[in-house]
Amino acid sequence: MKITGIELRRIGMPLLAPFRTSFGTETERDVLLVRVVTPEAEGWGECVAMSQPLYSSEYVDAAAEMLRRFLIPALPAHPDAYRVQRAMEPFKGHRMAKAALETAVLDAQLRATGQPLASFLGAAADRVPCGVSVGIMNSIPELLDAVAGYLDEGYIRIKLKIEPGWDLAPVRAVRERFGEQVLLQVDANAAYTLADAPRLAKLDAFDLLLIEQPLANDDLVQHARLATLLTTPICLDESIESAEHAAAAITLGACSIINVKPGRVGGYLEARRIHELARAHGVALWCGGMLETGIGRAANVALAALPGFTLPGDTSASRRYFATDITAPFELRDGHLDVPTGPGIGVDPIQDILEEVTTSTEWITL
Ligand code: SMG
Ligand code: MG
Repeated sequence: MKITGIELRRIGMPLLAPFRTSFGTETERDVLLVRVVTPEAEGWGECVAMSQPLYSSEYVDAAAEMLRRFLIPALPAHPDAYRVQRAMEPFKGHRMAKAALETAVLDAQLRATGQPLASFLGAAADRVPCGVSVGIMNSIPELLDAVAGYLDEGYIRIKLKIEPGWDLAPVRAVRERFGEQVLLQVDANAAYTLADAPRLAKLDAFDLLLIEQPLANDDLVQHARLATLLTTPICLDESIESAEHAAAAITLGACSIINVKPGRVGGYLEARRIHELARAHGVALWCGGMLETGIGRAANVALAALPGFTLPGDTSASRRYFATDITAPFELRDGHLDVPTGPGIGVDPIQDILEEVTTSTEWITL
């Protein structure tokens, strides 16, 4: 396969409602799309970096700069996803930028040979159960209305974003209103310290599936200690940027569940390595989300169909965030999304819609 050129396209996608987490509030998604052009096929990758370095150190302008200045120039003459992964390896970090390029190459390569991403990765299911991530709200009644709406739509589990001051009360209110049978979990996005363990232990009373990333990104040892103080299982998100991190976390007892986000770990090949490792250790997985458009969502749904993904993911429907997606919208059927069956990621941007939301494009001839 020979790449003739690569397009970096920025799009601005307004969110239907603000999405608040412990680190900030998103109102618009500024997305970087990578389109790899070869004589045989085109491939797409979506960079999950956010506008600001608040979720992690990465942000979208830096990802674009990494791609144009270092990663694209380092591409091998005849790339496939594995060769691209190796060629980018010398550059430290910037996993979200690397993931976008590797995914675009992988998509082009799979489309050229007619293979769906799900089958390439080893998927075992043709649809995946879906959860929804519910942001921090201004009041408990507002939260209960939001959760009621999502349960009506058919979501199979609810994840509440928490932070100090918005933790026990919202969880208690959701349990009281919707009952014990609702699959419920929380995500702190690193908002606590080990000194908060007594407060976090009070969440044990609510029979949560898991608590996601309670402590800081590099607090692996502290997470291991916290795990001995809680009965609620600990799930790591921000802390796991590679299979090596996953191995360390599992060995330390820092988590019993991992939220896998291909962007955070540098791509779908690395995500699959984590899947093999976690399965061998009996660690449960689920697929996270970064408010992806249909391009990123399609690939995540393929990953979520692997057999080790035993918990519902943050693989919500397109309309969880967007009035209009840039692909045919992903829609919930009976709480599930269908795994795309076409070659590569199996979806294409709708050209008119894509143009409408585009804020800039850059063409790099190879
Ligand atoms: O795509 O539904 C989604 C987002 C799910 O909560 C979600 N993501 O820490 O897991 C997480 C957050 C990261 C993005 S918050 C702006
Ligand atoms: Mg998270």
